[in-house]
Amino acid sequence: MPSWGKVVLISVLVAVVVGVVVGTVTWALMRSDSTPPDIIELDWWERTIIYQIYPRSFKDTDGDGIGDLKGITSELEHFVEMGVGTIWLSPIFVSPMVDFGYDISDFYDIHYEYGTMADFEELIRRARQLGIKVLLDYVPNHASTESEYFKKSVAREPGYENFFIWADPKIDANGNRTVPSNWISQFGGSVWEWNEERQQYYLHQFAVEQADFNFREPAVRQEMINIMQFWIEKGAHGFRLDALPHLFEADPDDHGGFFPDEPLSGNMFVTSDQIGYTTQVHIKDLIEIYDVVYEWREFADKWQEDNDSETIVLLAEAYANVSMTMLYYGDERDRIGCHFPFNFDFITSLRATSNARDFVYVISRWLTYMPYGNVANWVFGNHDNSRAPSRFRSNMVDGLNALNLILPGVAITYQGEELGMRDGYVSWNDTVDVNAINQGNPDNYLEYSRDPARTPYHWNNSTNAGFTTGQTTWLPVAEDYMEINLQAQKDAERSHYKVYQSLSRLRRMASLSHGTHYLEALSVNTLVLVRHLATYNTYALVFNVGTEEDTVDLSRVTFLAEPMTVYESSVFSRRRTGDAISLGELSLQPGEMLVLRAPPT
Ligand SMILES: *[C@@H]1O[C@H](CO)[C@@H](O)[C@H](O)[C@H]1NC(C)=O
Ligand SMILES: *[C@@H]1O[C@H](CO)[C@@H](O)[C@H](O)[C@H]1NC(C)=O
Ligand SMILES: *[C@@H]1O[C@H](CO)[C@@H](O)[C@H](O)[C@H]1NC(C)=O
Ligand SMILES: *[C@@H]1O[C@H](CO)[C@@H](O)[C@H](O)[C@H]1NC(C)=O
Ligand SMILES: *[C@@H]1O[C@H](CO)[C@@H](O)[C@H](O)[C@H]1NC(C)=O
Ligand SMILES: CC(=O)N[C@H]1CO[C@H](CO)[C@@H](O)[C@@H]1O
Ligand SMILES: [Ca+2]
Ligand SMILES: [Ca+2]
Repeated sequence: MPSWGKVVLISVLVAVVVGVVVGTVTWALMRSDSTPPDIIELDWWERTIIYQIYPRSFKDTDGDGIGDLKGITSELEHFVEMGVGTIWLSPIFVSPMVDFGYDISDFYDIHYEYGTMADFEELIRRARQLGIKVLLDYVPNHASTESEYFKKSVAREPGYENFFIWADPKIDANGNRTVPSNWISQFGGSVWEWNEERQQYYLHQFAVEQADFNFREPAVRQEMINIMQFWIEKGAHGFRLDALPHLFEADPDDHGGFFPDEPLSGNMFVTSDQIGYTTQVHIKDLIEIYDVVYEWREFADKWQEDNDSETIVLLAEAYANVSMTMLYYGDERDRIGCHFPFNFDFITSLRATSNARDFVYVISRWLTYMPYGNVANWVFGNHDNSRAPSRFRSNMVDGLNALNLILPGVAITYQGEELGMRDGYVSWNDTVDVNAINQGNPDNYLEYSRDPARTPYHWNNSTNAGFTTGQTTWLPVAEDYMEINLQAQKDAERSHYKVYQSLSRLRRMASLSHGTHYLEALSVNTLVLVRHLATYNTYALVFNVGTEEDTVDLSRVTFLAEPMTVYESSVFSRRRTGDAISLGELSLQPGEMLVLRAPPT
């Protein structure tokens, strides 16, 4: 029998060892995932998920086949469930709807089809209760030709004469009136449209009914600030800034009093009235744009400071090359621009045939060129481009959403991406997009049409996908809604929606919000994205973007260690949450992604 002294000693030792072990395990478990107080707190927008709502196609509550504000308000809980912190509404302002709201005739009111100002106020009130931030679309480049601004400018009313870009005609050799320059509109045809009443041409970079504001006119600059302030005071947390590269056109004062012609591109695949016929050196990316953006940022910051409000964010829509895009963040003189310009690289630089090296290269390019200290963002689709599963492949849905949610910075989701919604089929007869109608014909309109990406959201498998209780919809509902819809994905054990939800929860972990990232192509077709932070669990996305099964070796991937388990996987994957994965060889089916959890290293 041992002496009491020994028993006590051994008991104490056992207790200490057990205590230390239990304590360490508890500590490690707590430490490994929850966010500790010593991590720098991020501002609300720096790690949010922004969900783009295309209001016309989101949810209809009065049966007219057109989505409305009440529809958005009725589904706000959906965003909370999904982990979305911010919604951005495509334009909801008064509009003749030539370009579905991007042709605004009253910047200070709500379009009747979408509801009333009271509906908007209710949306904001409910969103605030739920902690959801609301961003509005801000369309500074142009106004509808039905706007008061335009009518007053046509009539040369004092204060409005120079609100738009007006030009006298050129006279040709036959003494005939011709356009001032060869500039071509984004939607095809000349940018110049004759106005009988004023006996001058006005400029429109988009549809004929969208007249470009003159940003060299101080009254226009002031009015744009007034509009922003109006909506901020209504409760908007910021704006998505539309079509910024087109804000300015070459100034005749710099070109001997004339609007200079653009050089011809030599592109033989377009006709002389199509975009691409000229090289846009005089109507896109002019350096003056940035001063306006910096001015807006000064205004937003000042308003925020003076009113002691949360951050008002400005996000730039700019399809431009990397140097012109990065200038929207700010310039070398330390002027600050928008919070970020949208990163369209997944739309413009990657496609179904891209391999893992292309992905790694394109993602790294943004992170490399982004000025130090700024926040990145990732866009996989929007109302202007074919939907992600249609541009890439349907089996890549979970992998693309995982990239979006795991990469550092802000994730941007276009409505339906969480379900893997694909482009809908819209016949020529049903086509309503001005871009397709202007430039297309029954044989080629799909090259131009933005309608397929705008078909109504799939809520459930009822008639018209539960989008409306009415018989007709403004655009047809995509044919695959029985198979792809929110209700079905909520009911299913595994679905794109559930993967999205689980990864949006994972996104809040310290290694994802504050960790470093490490990105590499492990083979031609499989990439790995690791997120790592000191004493926290490491998470790694492995994603086969190719069309064949691929085997990669995880043993030399930095920060990975055993025991490693599957945190999430593609819906069709054979691997399930909790499955053990070794640090050796790993085979992935085409399009398959796995998110792995590894212990702190
Ligand atoms: C010039 O205008 C006249 C009268 O409108 C028209 O008959 C003629 O065809 C025009 N010439 C050219 C080159 O367009
Ligand atoms: C981007 O475009 C600008 C203006 O069109 C041009 O000056 C610049 O060289 C381009 N930069 C790159 C990296 O292509
Ligand atoms: C398209 O509309 C035209 C005229 O309304 C009609 O004659 C034609 O049958 C329609 N085509 C289809 C495919 O619906
Ligand atoms: C339609 O959805 C309901 C509810 O999700 C489901 O019970 C039903 O089986 C579905 N019907 C069809 C034909 O898929
Ligand atoms: C689908 O959604 C609509 C609109 O919310 C609703 O009226 C209908 O009952 C739903 N159908 C099913 C099968 O859930
Ligand atoms: C509602 C409110 O107090 N708005 C004020 C916010 O700050 C600006 C100046 O930046 C004032 O003009 C507003 O009246
Ligand atoms: Ca409606
Ligand atoms: Ca312009």
